[in-house]
Amino acid sequence: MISTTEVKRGFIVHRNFLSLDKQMELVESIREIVRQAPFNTMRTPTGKKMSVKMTSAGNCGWFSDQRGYRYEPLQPDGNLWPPISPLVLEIWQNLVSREKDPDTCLINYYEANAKMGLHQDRDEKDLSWPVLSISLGDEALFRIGNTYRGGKTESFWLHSGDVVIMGGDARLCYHGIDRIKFGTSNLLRQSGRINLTLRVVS
Ligand code: MD6
Ligand code: FE
Repeated sequence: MISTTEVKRGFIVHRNFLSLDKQMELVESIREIVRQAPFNTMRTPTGKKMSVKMTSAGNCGWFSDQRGYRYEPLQPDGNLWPPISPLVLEIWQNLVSREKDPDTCLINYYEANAKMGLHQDRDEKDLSWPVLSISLGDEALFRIGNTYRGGKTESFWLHSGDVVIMGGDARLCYHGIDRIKFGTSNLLRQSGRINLTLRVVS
């Protein structure tokens, strides 16, 4: 059964939003994207290797290296990013907007020890659009704090098939993934976790 919780103002978790069939179709569509746009290991602007592997679909792709965080119109090899899967667009259209599609779908891949430090999503020009996030595969401990660094945080587990919307007052909240529970899902052949985030960039 789907259950919807507003964890904090503007941050909504739709638990079990996606059926197992839908999750499996999504994984197939991600395999096709990764064939055209392989995962990258990014570096933070300070030169640290990120443990989460990343690629993108859409008009542009999120990128990070010593020159900073940004959206790039092309892959590192010069090719266009593959298109966002219609299955993913359908979820956006049902939960966010039928007027405007997202520009980009960031694909994050977590192996056993991967994590993502607390960060804000603020590389987009237009911050009035929410970020929609889809969890697939192993369970992950999500932490959300405040619009400033520090202060109280809340943590909860995200499961395969959960969909999160981060908008309104929560759009600029710090958040991250403390850890995953490796092997808790059979969805992915090699275990681990995939997270998709959809964004309007400009
Ligand atoms: C993740 N998610 O779940 C990382 N950002 O792997 C995010 O960084 C995120 O889930 C903005 C909105 C929702 C998210
Ligand atoms: Fe984020």
